[in-house]
Amino acid sequence: MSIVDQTREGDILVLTINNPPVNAFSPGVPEGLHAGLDAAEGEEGIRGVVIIGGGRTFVAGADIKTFDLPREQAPDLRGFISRLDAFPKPTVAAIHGTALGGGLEIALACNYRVATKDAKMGLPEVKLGVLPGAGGTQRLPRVVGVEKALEMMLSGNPIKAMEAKELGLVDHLVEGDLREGAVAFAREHANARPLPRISERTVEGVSPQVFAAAREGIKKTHRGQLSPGFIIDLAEMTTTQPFAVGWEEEARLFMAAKDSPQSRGLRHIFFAEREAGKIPGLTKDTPTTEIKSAGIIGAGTMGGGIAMNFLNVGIPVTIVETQQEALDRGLSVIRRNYENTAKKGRLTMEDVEKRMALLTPTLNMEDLADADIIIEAVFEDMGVKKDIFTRLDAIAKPGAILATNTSTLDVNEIAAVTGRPEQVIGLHFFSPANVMKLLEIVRADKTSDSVLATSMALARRIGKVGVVVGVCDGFVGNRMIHRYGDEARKLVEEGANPQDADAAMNALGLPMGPFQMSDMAGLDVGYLIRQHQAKVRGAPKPDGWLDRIVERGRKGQKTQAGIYDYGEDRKPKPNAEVAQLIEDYRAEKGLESRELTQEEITERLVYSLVNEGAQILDEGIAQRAGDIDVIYIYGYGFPAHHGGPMGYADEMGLGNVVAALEKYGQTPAPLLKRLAEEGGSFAGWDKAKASA
Ligand code: 3H9
Repeated sequence: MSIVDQTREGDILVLTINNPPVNAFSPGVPEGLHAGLDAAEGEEGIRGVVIIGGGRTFVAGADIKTFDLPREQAPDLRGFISRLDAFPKPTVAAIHGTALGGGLEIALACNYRVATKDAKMGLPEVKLGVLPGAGGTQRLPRVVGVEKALEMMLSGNPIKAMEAKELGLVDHLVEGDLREGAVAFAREHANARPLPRISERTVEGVSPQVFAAAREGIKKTHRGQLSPGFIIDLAEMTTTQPFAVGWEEEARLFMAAKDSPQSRGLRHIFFAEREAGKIPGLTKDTPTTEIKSAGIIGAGTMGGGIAMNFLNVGIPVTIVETQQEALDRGLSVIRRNYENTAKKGRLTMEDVEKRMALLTPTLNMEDLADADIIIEAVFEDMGVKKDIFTRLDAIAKPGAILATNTSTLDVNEIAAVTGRPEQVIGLHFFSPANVMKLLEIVRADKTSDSVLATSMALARRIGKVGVVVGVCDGFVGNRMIHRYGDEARKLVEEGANPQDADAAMNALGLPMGPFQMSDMAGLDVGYLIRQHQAKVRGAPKPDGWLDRIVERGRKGQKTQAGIYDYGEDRKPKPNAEVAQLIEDYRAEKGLESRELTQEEITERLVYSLVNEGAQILDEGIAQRAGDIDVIYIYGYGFPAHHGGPMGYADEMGLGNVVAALEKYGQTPAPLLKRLAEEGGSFAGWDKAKASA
């Protein structure tokens, strides 16, 4: 089998691309396809060509791994597509699996497209910070119309073959064998002349309002990003310019987008997300158990949110509380959440009832005896957790996974109260647990490989991105966020307003800055932790400016007043009393106020994350820098187009990060310092570690 197989089916030549796993347009593929076209052109008996993917899919796009190659070494997709478009004999793309990006662009340059009913097609380039760069921006609007094309190119989401057929993107849906169907279709159209070419079509009657609305829309959906604007400009060109002009402009803008830090950031995240699923030392055949039922202890906000993840994919859940009232409340919150989704049209009431029917409420922990996995989601108190795990050890069936949703406590200590620590793991969901995509999977010292592999598979099944972390206070995400919170408080002590710190992070693309986030989480949470820790250490009662705010009853969004005031619209508004309190605090402590630039604020906040991240890596709590980035994107809203905090640091240059930390009086973590001295990067460190 070669990378592109040529097979004669009578008068039709079938070119099968064999480039697993996803038939990306990698080096070798264009050569094979050109050879196929040469053969078809040179042989009179061949009256048509079918292009099909071997294995599980049609072409899933350009090979993203080749994006950083010098132009002359990168596979020339545009060159191939130009030839295909002008090819003198009928060409048919036979699509199964996913025709994405450059894959769909190949199909669009064929004269015809046939597909299986379950195929999907789309132009997801925007998710990589680029744009369809091989004719997609010019051809798709000419087929499905400008509005639909904009929707597809700006969301990056694929459509199903049925819809594609209705839109005229697919000419024929094949029942049965795709290859046979495509060959028959090619034969039927072997004499069609002139050959239908999308590049020759025109787009008419589009209101300029469509483009204005799209430009307005991306301010919300793709804040600060480059490529969505380019996509709109190029789509607009289909209404004003001939194909050839748009085609050239597309090449220019594609290169500009591809070479931007944003695209580097998004591509880093694409691979980091896939890498996060791989656990060193665990092979593909590590045994996993199928999770058919779940038990959840605690029907509060967290427990309820976790339960919904299971119900959504049809896994029955038994949920336990100690009081009937709390149980009823928990159930009614779950129901209300589902009903709200139904009101928005994303679920039917029948779905709501189906999901609720999978939920069994109980006050009796013994009812968890048959559950395949039990997740404890009660408040953060080691004593309570130990008591629950001691009881679970007696109740749970052999082989059941016993998980804790702790966000800070020592999972080893919890595991040690059971007679089966190998079955114990941390599953740290992020609030709201039914929405946030991140799941920190906390591997304790004795957690078995099988429990770990099952947890990773479970994460995928319930639509989460699972990232394995080690045991330490706060694991990865919260441990880093504590350092960031400390730095934010210090910035205010030195003269910044809370809104300056938040504005700097909003400008970077984070939906919430440190203080907006604290108000949302509840200021009393951190307050109680600080009070508790001081008491344990025998230290004096903490009395920072933030503590004083809480002591005035301002606990954050839940009391409509925290660092900010909140009205009906839940938008934070600065409060004069808080501003005065901060000023008094600085005066009382003899702190001198100075002007802090947005640059300093941004550097100090982001680099505090990076510095702690480097320490976490050095300690082996995170396996890779890319894992930390995935955690920050899915758990804390760090913008993916900046590549996560560690990717951002790489982009800035680690030498510059170290210099900035030192300038601000912080000590760079040893690993960060070492990498900076060697001229290295976190991504390079990941690679070296993976190949070691
Ligand atoms: C483009 O086409 C630009 C053009 O417009 C213009 C050019 C001039 N390249 O996701 P999975 C790897 S931009 C290289 O786990 P799934 C992936 O890293 C491209 N590698 O499987 C992984 O490797 P590993 C537009 C790729 O079944 C393995 O394949 N296209 C590519 O869950 C399996 O991937 C896209 O953006 C690639 N294009 O999902 C499509 N794609 O095993 C991006 C995948 O070493 N791809 N890999 O970890 C996807 O959305 C999903 O991979 C797909 C399969 C839906 C195809």
